[in-house]
Amino acid sequence: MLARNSLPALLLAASAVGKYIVPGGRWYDTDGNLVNAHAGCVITEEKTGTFYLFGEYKIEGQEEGGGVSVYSSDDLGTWTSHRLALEPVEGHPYLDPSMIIQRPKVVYSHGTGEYHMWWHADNSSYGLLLQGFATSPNIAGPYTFQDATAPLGNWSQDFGLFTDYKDGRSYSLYSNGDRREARDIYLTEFNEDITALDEVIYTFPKFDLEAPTIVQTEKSYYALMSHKTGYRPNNVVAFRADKLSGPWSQPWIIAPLNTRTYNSQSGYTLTIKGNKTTTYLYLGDQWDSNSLWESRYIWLPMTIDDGKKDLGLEWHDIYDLDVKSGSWKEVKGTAYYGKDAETAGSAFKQEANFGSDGVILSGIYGNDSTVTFTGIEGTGKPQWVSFYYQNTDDMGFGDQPGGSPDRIGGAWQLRRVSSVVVNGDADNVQTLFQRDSHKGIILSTPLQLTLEKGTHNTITVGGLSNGFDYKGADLDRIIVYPPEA
Ligand SMILES: *[C@@H]1O[C@H](CO)[C@@H](O)[C@H](O)[C@H]1NC(C)=O
Ligand SMILES: *[C@@H]1O[C@H](CO)[C@@H](O)[C@H](O)[C@H]1NC(C)=O
Ligand SMILES: *[C@@H]1O[C@H](CO)[C@@H](O)[C@H](O)[C@H]1NC(C)=O
Ligand SMILES: CC(=O)N[C@H]1CO[C@H](CO)[C@@H](O)[C@@H]1O
Repeated sequence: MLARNSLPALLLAASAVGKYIVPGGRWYDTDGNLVNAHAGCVITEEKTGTFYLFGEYKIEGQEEGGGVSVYSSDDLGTWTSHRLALEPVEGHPYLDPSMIIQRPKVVYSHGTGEYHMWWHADNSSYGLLLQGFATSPNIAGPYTFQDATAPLGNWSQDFGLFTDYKDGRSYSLYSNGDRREARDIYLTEFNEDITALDEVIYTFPKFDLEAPTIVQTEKSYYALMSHKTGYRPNNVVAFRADKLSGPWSQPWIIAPLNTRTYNSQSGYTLTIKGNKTTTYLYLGDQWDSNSLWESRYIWLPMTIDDGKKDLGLEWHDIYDLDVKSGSWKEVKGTAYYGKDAETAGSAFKQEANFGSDGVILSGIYGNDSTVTFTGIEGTGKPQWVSFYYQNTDDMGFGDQPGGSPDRIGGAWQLRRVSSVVVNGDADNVQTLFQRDSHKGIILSTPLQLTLEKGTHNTITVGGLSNGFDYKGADLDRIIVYPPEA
């Protein structure tokens, strides 16, 4: 029997198994570098239970061809870099830095006893539409290139890979591109060894979708895919079926309308079977076309109801996931509202019936037109602070194809950048990226800040250059979260 007074410490330890998961935050690895693994996958090493994250390695100033990076973690929050699992090779027909190495997926082949990596292999004009294949005896690589092939003679663009936990068979999932004769998504079975494709199991016809992934429950398969709007996020849809060969349901939208799937694109899903419960995670990408190498990750728990044949995403700024038990819980913070903030220069409180208290903070610009939240309680340790904002620069793209959004030089303006200063310390200006959002849709984006202990802190928000202008997004409120234990 435990002594009574040892219980709180024990509970505290139990709730602090891993780091918080913070969708859309800047995630740093254990070396202090940004986690740089986009549009990839997470697999669990069977022997150790360690998670491995693979993804496209994006280099500043070089959009494609950076190779495939790999990181490991025991809690899905703390990531250790193992550098490149698949390295670019100068002069190689498919691995040269001028080539496309996108959406890598890794799977263990019981037949060969090796790890197999598959990806969308292409040239820079997407004229090849192949599937690349590389192998390694070690999960973290290095992987050795084997081949790049046309799947059963067809085209393959955005690539996904799914393994059925019931029979261990793996499937390739790919969009066949944008040509008029294409615009399908193929679900094709691999051979037992996962060295080649066997046969097409199902074709999702002419929906013109991409970034496919499948999540499996005991009773259902759900296939998630996005529409095709380049790096601009849209409403991701899901289909459901009892069997992979179908029949598949009509698609439906998995997140609240006009949030554009909380500014993310589908690409992978991860099932965490703990000793208490099973959690299904959506692993989405929040692309940043202004600085692709700094694109973020939107990982959210999915709510699945097989009875209602429904799957959806719920937003949480921060959640605490215990990969051993499989359960997660929301972390609660303290809100500070726009109506109580101080404005300077031409920043002002504007009527907004969708905002908290019917107002939103508008006109934030440069160093002089700022807003300041006051009386903020801090702990003296790094804390995540979520900024709830709207940025309507694109005027609601997609809803008005004939409209003229705020395009600069023909390019969509996908984000504003705000400056964030704690307690007037102008020597430490944090940059807050605020993606475009639909009119009247308030989304949040987090920053990790260190506030002083006590209730006297201030947070001042101004506008920084996004390469085109110095506008900050409109602010509704901020939420300050407790530090990680
Ligand atoms: C890509 O491959 C296609 C098909 O071979 C070819 O037509 C196209 O010119 C190639 N693009 C580049 C940039 O090499
Ligand atoms: C190849 O693609 C064409 C055009 O989409 C389709 O008619 C055909 O069934 C596909 N065949 C296979 C084996 O994927
Ligand atoms: C589940 O796993 C956790 C962490 O390993 C352990 O502390 C706990 O006792 C386990 N619970 C059950 C019901 O097995
Ligand atoms: C305190 C603060 O926000 N300073 C900013 C003033 O504007 C310049 C130009 O955008 C920034 O570089 C400073 O960080």
